[in-house]
Amino acid sequence: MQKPAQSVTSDMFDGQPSMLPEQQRLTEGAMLLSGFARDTDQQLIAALNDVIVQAPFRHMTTPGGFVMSVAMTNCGQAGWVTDSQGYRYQALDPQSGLTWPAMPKVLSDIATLAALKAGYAHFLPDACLVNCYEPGARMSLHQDKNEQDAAAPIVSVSLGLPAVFLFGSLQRSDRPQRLRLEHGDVVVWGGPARFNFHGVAPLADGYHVVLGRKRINLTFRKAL
Ligand code: MD3
Ligand code: FE
Repeated sequence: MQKPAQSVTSDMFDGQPSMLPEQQRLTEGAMLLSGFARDTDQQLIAALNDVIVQAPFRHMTTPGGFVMSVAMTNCGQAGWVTDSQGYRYQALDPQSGLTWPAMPKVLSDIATLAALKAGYAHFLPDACLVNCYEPGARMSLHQDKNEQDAAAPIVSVSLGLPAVFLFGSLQRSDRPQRLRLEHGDVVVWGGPARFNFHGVAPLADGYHVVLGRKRINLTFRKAL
């Protein structure tokens, strides 16, 4: 029997993901690398599981007294923390008093490679913030301003359930653009986009074959 005409387009792309736009400039300095981490997902998740055993996910409380809906942990030399004192990077996990787990090479490698592909050579992250979203979790519009090296880009890897990422301009009041980020998508933010406002819309419920009912985002930075 003949195939319905509808399947022609997907047949064209079957087995040829190179036909799809895998690199997309979002704004000056920001590059979406669609599916860049998809082939490495199992290695990334295995490495993450080691990290999470040593430094479990926790919901931090902001200086304003709000418990974050996103659960977090870190690996690398420096970890991002918030508490009644503010927001900062520190070498010790406040929950254990120990240093954060070392950043697994498979994690730093994908960040370095993605940055290179986006035009930032020699990106060596010293901090990896691991954000865990369950349905309903969100991150309100903010700027990342706690890092020492403003010239270094930030690399973000999305795993699990898709999310709507909001990215604005340098002014909070500008209406942000919405971007769907899926399992394996990587975004590199640098240059003029480095201090743009951004956030994540409340995670819609769903089930992902690899991660189940959650989304994990890895954010690689040069914090020190
Ligand atoms: C755009 N996390 O942890 S980082 C964060 O999906 C954070 O959990 C997002 O924002 C998340 O601070 C993804 C994406 C990101 C990071 C820095 C940016 C986007 C950016 C800086 C400027 C513009
Ligand atoms: Fe951020």
